[in-house]
Amino acid sequence: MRVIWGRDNSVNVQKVLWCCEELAIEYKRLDAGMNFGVVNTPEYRALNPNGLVPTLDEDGFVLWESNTIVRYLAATHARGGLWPDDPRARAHAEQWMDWQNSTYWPAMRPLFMGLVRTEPAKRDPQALETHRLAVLKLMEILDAHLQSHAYMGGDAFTMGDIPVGCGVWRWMGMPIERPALPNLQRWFDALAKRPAFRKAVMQPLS
Ligand SMILES: N[C@@H](CCC(=O)N[C@@H](CS)C(=O)NCC(=O)O)C(=O)O
Repeated sequence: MRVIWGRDNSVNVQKVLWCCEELAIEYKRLDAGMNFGVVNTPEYRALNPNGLVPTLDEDGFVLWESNTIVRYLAATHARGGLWPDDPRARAHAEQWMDWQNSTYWPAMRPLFMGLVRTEPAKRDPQALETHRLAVLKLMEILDAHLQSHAYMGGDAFTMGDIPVGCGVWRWMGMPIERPALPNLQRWFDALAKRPAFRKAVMQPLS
């Protein structure tokens, strides 16, 4: 039995759900995190000492860190597909996975939290604009990359698109000014045609 712990509005949980949907593998998702609690119970902490979501439990094989889970599932079920066989192609996919976690999300998180998870009266418009401009610079990096690459890892859709795709949905789904970035838009439109992305990720932000 494959269990994924985590609320389905979490960017990091969505990476894992999207990956499972792409791979057409069965899973059971259990709500945890934020208003669902669970993550501070001793039982959950024994699985994931960070008290964060997602956590994967496959018949006692326990794994946390969303990108690691995506890599594991892709390597187990889609070698030569989502998980490129060629080490260089795989490294390019992984580069963007790491970039999403280390560079993109730290910039996007304050914009997302300040807008989507803060009630209107408590929002700080000046701070939000500073955050928007910081994220825009990263969107321009993506747009420049996608000028000469169909997908994050190269010519084909791979696991490299999953974390960035989940992050970019936050940009596309928020009520903010978005200057035209045609290459990014073309890539996003291609993702939006994927039933797995629509099901797991393209939900109203909350
Ligand atoms: N680096 C971790 C970060 C996990 C993380 O920060 N998860 C958030 C949700 S996106 C969380 O658990 N927040 C606390 C909560 O939901 O209670 C990963 O990629 O899995």
